[in-house]
Amino acid sequence: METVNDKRRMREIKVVERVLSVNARMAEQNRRRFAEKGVFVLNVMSSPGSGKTATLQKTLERIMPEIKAAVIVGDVSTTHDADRLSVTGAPVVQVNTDAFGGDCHLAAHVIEKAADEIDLAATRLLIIENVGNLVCPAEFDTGSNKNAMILSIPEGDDKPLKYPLMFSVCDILVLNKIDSMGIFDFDVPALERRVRVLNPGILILTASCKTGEGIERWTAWLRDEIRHSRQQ
Ligand SMILES: Nc1nc2c(ncn2[C@@H]2O[C@H](COP(=O)(O)OP(=O)(O)OP(=O)(O)O)[C@@H](O)[C@H]2O)c(=O)[nH]1
Ligand SMILES: [Mg+2]
Repeated sequence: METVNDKRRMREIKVVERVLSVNARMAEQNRRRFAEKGVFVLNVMSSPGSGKTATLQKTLERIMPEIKAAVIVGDVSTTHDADRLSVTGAPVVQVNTDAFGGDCHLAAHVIEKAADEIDLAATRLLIIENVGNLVCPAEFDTGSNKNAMILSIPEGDDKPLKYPLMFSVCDILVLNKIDSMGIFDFDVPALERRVRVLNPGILILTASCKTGEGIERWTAWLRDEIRHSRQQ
């Protein structure tokens, strides 16, 4: 027999499906808009504090001004990350999601509005620093060309088991804070095995924003992807 709870649950599932399908349509519109302007879009996701902003600071220092880059950065509140990234000279748009219910991700319609603040004709690379969270950002397509994930050593090697979707939707995984390896019991081969079950094609790099290890390989990957997108 169907209970009141079953009915409520069905209604909730339908609402979530509708929200995701509206987002998927909006994301496709974003993708077309960015492609028309010749803008390559990279969506960077991770837990809070894994090192998204630190990685992007290092990245922008290395690739600008040769590659004209802009950033959309999402946080529930504050302009801390925008302030840190603006130092690189890149135009930065900060989105505070507490203005619209404290969303734990950047939805495609939010990216559309934020992109209005950027001179897309003068931009080759648009980087999205998503809100720190391993669940919702994986569900909401932004319209990016590539998705990158940063996992830091202190978070542990079991994260692909707990948050499989995030590891499935990313093209590259940067294993950051490798300098802290001696402090934590982190099994890199086990992590790689768990990730490859979900996503056999993903590229996995190790890095440290503290020592600079691995940052050149990461920026080389990014340069290749931008070059490749131009040829297509
Ligand atoms: N030891 C070490 N610390 C790092 C490394 N990368 C980042 N950190 C530190 O980790 C902390 C969080 O880094 P952020 O770059 O702010 O992380 P985030 O992912 O942008 O955080 P949110 O935007 O809040 O989700 C800062 O204190 C950084 O200095 C690293 O490779 N090694
Ligand atoms: Mg940040």
